[in-house]
Amino acid sequence: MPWTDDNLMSLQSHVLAEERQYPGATGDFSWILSAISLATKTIGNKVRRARIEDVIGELGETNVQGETQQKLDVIANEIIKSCLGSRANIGALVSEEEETPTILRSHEDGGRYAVLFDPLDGSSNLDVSVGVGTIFSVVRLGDGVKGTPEHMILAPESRQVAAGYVLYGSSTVFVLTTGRGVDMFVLDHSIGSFVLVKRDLKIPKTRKVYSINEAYVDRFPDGYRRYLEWAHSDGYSSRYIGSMVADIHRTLLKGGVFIYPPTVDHAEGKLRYLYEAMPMSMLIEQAGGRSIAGAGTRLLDVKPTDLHQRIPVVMGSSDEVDHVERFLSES
Ligand code: AHM
Ligand code: MG
Repeated sequence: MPWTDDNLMSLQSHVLAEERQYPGATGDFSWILSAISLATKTIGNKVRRARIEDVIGELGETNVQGETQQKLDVIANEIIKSCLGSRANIGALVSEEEETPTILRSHEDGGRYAVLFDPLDGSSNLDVSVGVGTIFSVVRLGDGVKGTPEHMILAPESRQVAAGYVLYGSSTVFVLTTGRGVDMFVLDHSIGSFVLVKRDLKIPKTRKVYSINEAYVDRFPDGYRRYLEWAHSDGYSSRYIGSMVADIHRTLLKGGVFIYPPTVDHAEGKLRYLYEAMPMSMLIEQAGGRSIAGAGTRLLDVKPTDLHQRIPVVMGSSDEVDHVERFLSES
């Protein structure tokens, strides 16, 4: 029976059904995504109970980025590693929270994929119960590429084949692309499953909303400043939560543009290429939007050279990214 909006479809059956369309499919995605689904349900549960279990707050350590780790950052990181660690087709797990990848198995031993993730993005907002999220990217490691896991992940032959995020907000939402559009699932707590609520999600082409930390405006390059002046004079509205998953989720559903520019102190901006910008860019593009790292530079065309590198981000509705780009290219 063909899928209709009325049929109940779990994340797992959706991925299996997609895979069946490819003759000879190995079940790789369902194997990886079922582990991500389990991990994010577990993290979501921790997030909801954080205040009760007293796991809110700082750990007193800094991560590889030099940022203060929250207790839940570390818990979420461990949960993902324990859920994905047993999947036979994953070669390496790479976390925003850890300096070096966790190696599970070599390419020859079946480790064909690396999963890159930000276990709990926006975690500094947890103490005020703002939506936070897990972001992930699945990279198929290039056949025949040898060297360290870092070298294999960054090799041009390796490519991102799936990406998504889970938003722990007023509902728990799983947004996924495997390169054929974007699908959205919501966790039905009563049955413990993510169920499909929207297939082939498309971002609105335009909406007069920008999402940027405007308090830093004096530290932005000229082009961004002039864009903001123009947006003010053109009747734009502003929405900024300060939690990327929540800001991108709103942008994806309602339209607008999300921007994290370079600043005087951080020439590359704040967001991490591989754990935040790359997966979000795949989602936005698959939904029909645009994502750039600067004027004329499609973000996904930038070749990363370091697992933890940062990158400026302008992503969202195609018309809105065009507007920002116009000002960036004039500077
Ligand atoms: P994190 O990975 O340490 O949580 O930081 C990333 C977060 C994003 O969720 C958000 O878009 C950004 O930091 C907000 O930064 P700022 O407070 O500078 O606006
Ligand atoms: Mg983050």
